[in-house]
Amino acid sequence: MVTSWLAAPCGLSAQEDTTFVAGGNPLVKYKYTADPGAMVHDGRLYIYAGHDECPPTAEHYLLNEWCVFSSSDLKTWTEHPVPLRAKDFAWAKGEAWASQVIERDGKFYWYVTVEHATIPGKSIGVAVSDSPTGPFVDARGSALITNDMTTERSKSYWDDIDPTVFIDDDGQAYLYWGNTQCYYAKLKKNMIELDGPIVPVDLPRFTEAPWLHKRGDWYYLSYASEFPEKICYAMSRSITGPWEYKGVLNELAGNSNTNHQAIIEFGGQWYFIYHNGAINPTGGSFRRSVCIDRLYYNEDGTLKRVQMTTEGIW
Ligand code: FUB
Repeated sequence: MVTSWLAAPCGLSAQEDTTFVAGGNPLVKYKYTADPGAMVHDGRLYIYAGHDECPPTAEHYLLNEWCVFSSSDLKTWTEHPVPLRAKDFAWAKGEAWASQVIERDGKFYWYVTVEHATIPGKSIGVAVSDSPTGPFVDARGSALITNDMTTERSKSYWDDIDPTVFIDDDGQAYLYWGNTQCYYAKLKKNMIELDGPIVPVDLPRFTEAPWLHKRGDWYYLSYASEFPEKICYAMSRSITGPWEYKGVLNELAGNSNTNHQAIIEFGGQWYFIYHNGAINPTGGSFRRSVCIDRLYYNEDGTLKRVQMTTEGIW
């Protein structure tokens, strides 16, 4: 089905492939989308996002499911049927918070934040599929990370959120995550078990939303900082640090207290994918929208500050 965004059903879950043509930021204008993760596979860019469903008069996070959008040219996009819901994890109470998908050996692993049903607090689960568009199923039948596994923020029910995953050149996979405290742990090759201790990571004014990427010999760890959130970043010669703080990468996102990024290269160009509250007239912190702008590097490998634009990449 081909539709313009005006004709698309506002706020509904995608039941079938829906094609639309991007026309400036935000990318998706017919529903609210938040917390983008991005992956490139077989010549397509995939964006995985939470579906913000909070009604206009309410002020809280309401996300039950994640969405997936893909494109081969970044102009014409397809939204695929909803591939995963928080309740697909039988041990979870709900709340489809931030997530990321990564491919390994032909399988796609989706690391998600959900509220645990029996262990108080947020937790991290992992789902798996043979296809980037799903359907995805719980890969373990239990949470990978629960609140009681991390002690640095013993009073926080929120510190185990926002997973990001990176497979280093030697094949070792790493999971980073956190809220007010960043953590990392190695993953086994099966991608669904930890392979070592949970290690705290020191980052200045870290709030949440870590994202890992690599360019040349530099590793980059970007993250949401303070509140309302800016995106800051640090660089290292190693995926496990030490991380050298490099400052602000993206200023406050318009009309949204949170600011959550994915950084990815596609077709030789780097992109900064994030959310703001641009299309919600009644306050956007709980009705957010995914946007895309370009990301540029300085000669020394540091990142140029992102210019958020209305036109986006089109
Ligand atoms: O969408 C819920 C939470 O808001 C995410 O997990 C955080 O990164 C923030 O964007």
